[in-house]
Amino acid sequence: TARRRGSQTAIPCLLMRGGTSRGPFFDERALPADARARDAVLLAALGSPDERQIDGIGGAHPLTSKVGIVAPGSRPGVGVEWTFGQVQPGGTAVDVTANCGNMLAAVLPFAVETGMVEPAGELTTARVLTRNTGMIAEITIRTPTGPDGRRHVEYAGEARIDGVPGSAAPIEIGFLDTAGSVASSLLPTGNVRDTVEVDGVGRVEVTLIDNGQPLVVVEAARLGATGYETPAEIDADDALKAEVEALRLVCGRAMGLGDVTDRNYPKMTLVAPPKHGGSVSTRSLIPRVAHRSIGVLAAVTAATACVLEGSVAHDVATGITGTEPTVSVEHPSGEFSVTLGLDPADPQRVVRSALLRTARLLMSGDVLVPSSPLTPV
Ligand code: NQM
Repeated sequence: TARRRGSQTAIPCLLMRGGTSRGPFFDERALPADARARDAVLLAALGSPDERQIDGIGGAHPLTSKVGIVAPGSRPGVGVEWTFGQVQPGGTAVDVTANCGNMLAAVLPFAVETGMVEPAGELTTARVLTRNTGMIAEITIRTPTGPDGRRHVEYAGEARIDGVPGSAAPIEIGFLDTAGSVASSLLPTGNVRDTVEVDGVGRVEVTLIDNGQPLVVVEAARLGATGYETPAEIDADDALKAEVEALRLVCGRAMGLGDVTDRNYPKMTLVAPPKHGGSVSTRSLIPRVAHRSIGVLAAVTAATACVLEGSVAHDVATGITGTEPTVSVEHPSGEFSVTLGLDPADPQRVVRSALLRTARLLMSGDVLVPSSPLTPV
């Protein structure tokens, strides 16, 4: 539990990498129950709203300005549940609306580390509920017995994911029923392709889709991009970013998400033909800064778009066949393989997805936040 340390409040926390993201993870019971007080603590812990997050432990990029709040499962069949919080470095709010499949990878390791979940054997499998959207994932981690005769989370291993140096123990993640996480359904406009009119950009063909992450899929070429840019090139291209943001605002409304000016979604996915032997090339904006790779559920959603005949992604994707295709989603630091399960009776229906991530415990201790009326001990 939280305690006083001088004029600060010390809150137990594990700093973890989950996939290609990183942030502090908390046992929910160590944080204030009141949402306003909790958010004040989380913002102070990360150092927001300072863009550099110099007075906190955030990494000054959306991918390293995230938090996980974990609790034991409270319903049958759910081992662990958690809330994902996204803080834009310069922002003043903790957004708990959308999914994050990267941070998700660290949730079961956190639960075992903190004794919330007992390791079951060499492998420990649990169903993890993401409260943000009600999504359930089945997750398997390695929990071998150490020299002390006790089971522990194994972080070392041979699994590699692009965007993270080296190798680590594999974390297998399976999803069912991810359609319509924040939007009302997989295709919230009812169409696999829409044409929207955007001031200063003109008519743009898009696929508006949500199979775990609300995405606007647009052909990179339509926006004058190649789809093979580096994240730094995208971040430096103010004209491109302005067009993408104008398109996002129009598409947010079309997707039934209202005015998304201050929202972290929909994310923007620029697609192009694959260049490195994969199925499709992607460049993601999350939503105003370029992703260094691609989000997990963004990859699931982009892969789903690739199999849907008539979609903008289907136009540029290649080599996706069978009812269990592995879609290799190329991104700026490599590729992300998503295996989709298609309904044999209707191969246009994606019913499950599976993928591999890794995670690592980076630091264990207390995060210190200045005590204030909102952050009492
Ligand atoms: O789409 C970044 C990330 C994410 C989210 C983002 C994610 C997902 O890479 O499931 O993982 O899209 O903001 O962590």
